[in-house]
Amino acid sequence: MTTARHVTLIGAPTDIGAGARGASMGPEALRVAGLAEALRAHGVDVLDRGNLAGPSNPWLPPTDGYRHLDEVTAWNRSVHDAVHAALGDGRMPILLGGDHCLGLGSISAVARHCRETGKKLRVLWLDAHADFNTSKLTPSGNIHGMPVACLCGHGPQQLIEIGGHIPAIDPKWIRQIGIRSVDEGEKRFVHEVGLEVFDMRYIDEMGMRHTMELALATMDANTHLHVSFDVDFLDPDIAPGVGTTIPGGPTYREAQLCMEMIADTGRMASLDVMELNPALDVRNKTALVAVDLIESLFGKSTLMRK
Ligand code: NNH
Ligand code: MN
Ligand code: MN
Ligand code: MN
Repeated sequence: MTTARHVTLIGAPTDIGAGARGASMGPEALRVAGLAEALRAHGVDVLDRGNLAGPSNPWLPPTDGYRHLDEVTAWNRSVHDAVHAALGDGRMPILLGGDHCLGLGSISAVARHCRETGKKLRVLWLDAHADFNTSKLTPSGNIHGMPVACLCGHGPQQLIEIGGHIPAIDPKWIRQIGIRSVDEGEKRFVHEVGLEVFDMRYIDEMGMRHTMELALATMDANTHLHVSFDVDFLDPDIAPGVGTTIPGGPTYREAQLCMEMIADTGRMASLDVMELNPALDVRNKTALVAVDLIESLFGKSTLMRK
């Protein structure tokens, strides 16, 4: 796939949608961990376009079920524009979060690009959480728990309209992997909408290989695969540097296999790396493991491939 060999890094240094401060330092931690250099070593042309700017975090309690709705909207608009522009340039955007509320801006831009180019979109959501809350269901008001619902058209007007098409995506295009923390009301809503969720129970019973075979099935040469990688997907043993650690996640080997099988499809055309929180990390080890896994997404561990 040609686009995967031309990457644009887009930093979004904010924790505006999160319940802990510090994901705002994520982009720099990934750079310090050597992301650009690692990709270049695999023959990727990397353009780091620096960080987007946006409102600071006022750290207020929720109003009407949302924390920082206007600030979240501003950040997502700017992420949407940057991701859409990179795709228009024929490059593969890698969004460096930043908290996961920005998955909305990123994926709504990817969906817009796919509508413009006649591509079929598939979204892989790697996360401990379903991120399918609404203002009525959320226990926290934190919008990083809501982006998937917003993408499917369930959310405040100013967020769901960002990509110019409501809903931005069809729930059928999504596959969630690694899920192990879903709020009560959120659970019912996930079932109602029929999201395809491969939770940790499924991975325990069937293994990562079978899980990924199913999650990656039914793609074809016309599929744009978007990967939204919430670093809290990983087991906290290997990835302590996130705001919401949930025990019982994929091990290092399981995560590597997941990334390698994505790489093997040759279809990944956009990527989010979200929720890395250097304030909670230990000597940048979570950033280093994220970079290692991203290398695998670009074919590092595949024998006889560059
Ligand atoms: N479900 C919780 C909430 O909505 C936590 C979401 N936190 C995340 N999601 N880190 O990936 O508040
Ligand atoms: Mn998430
Ligand atoms: Mn999560
Ligand atoms: Mn490495």
